[in-house]
Amino acid sequence: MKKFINVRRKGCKTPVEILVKDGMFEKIAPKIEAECEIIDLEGNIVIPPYVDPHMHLDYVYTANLGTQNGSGTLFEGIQRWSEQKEHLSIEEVKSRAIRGIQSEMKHGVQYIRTHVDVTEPNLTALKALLEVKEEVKDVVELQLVAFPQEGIYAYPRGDELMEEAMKMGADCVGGIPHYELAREFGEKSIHKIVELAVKYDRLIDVHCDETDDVQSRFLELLNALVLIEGIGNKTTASHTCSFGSADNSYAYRMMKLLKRSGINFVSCPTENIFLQGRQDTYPKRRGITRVKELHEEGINVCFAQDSMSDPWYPLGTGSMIHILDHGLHIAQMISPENIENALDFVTINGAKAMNLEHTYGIEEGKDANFIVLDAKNEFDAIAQRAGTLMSIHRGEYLFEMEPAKMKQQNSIFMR
Ligand code: 17E
Ligand code: FE2
Repeated sequence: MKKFINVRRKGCKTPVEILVKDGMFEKIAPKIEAECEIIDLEGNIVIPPYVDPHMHLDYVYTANLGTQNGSGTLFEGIQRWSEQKEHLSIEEVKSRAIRGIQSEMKHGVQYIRTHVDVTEPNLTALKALLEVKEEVKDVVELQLVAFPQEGIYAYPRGDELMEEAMKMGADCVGGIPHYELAREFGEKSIHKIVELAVKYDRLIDVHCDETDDVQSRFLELLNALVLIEGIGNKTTASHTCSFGSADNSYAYRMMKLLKRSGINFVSCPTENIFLQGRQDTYPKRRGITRVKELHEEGINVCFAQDSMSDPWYPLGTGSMIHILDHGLHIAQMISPENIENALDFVTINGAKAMNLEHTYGIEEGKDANFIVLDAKNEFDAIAQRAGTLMSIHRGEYLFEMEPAKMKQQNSIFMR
């Protein structure tokens, strides 16, 4: 048993105490009597763990392995990856993916949804990630998306590979309609994705309209089909960059339909501010979806990392506070009301998109998974881009940090 005292919950002015027993939240109350180890959190903010709902763990740390992505576009990224991927081995993918997971965990992430490229005849990456998922399951929860990077129909036997991936145990059906060879194939791919999800009872997460082309409107069809099937809440539309460039008359009509289906959105702010707008001169588009407007409509939106050093994006560490900082700026969401709930974009909203509601969150009876931020309130957490002091999983430390100390050499600091 462990008792955490001086715990500042998000939105609460007065501290509480948390009792953890057998890896679960036993009790959360202002004062708890218990004979056990006591950990003083000194009024720092405690939140559920960070969630990264969109990563490509099979791609991590490959940015410098092949020819560089000179144009910086999504499409050249896909080409550069395609040139590299025949050299993959299960062991090599596993070792990079685990390094990627470690990097995210060091920042307080405990849940990751990773897309895994299945447009490769041997499904090497999927085999590797299925093994990794099992190996890390005691410390981090992975969800795997069968992701047809080179298209379900543009890639030879892509549809069969998708079906094979479902049988092997992928958790979600992925897609990339804007990459198919013509709009009709993009539409056909959306029908196929929903059909597979229904047939195998899986979640859906589609790379949807990751382009500035406003003619790319696969979101509309995806939303309609999952609305009809009643599986909107099990569905995520990732990226939807073109929706950020869409005309208002179209966007406002869509917004109502998106609300009706209950579909979730993942925006990757660092990735898409970097990849999009490449064919624009000035004005140059921001390339991210309508985060603010979707959120204000009551639609679930979360932020994700997407890449860590791959042919699309050379940086990335899995620091969700860093992603959040960018997302809030690019989406113009730093009013006091925005900041109060901003951490939701990288915690509970991501958990909702991943359909983790039943296990995720700081509540009595749930697994004792939480993180402690180096900040006393939400504003400081955002303004200071607070680090994660502790990450606790099922009541055990994944890590604990010492707060950084500064040697104050000048008297100005004393004033
Ligand atoms: N693949 C893709 O289609 N889009 C991306 N942003 C990445 C990989 C990172
Ligand atoms: Fe992605």
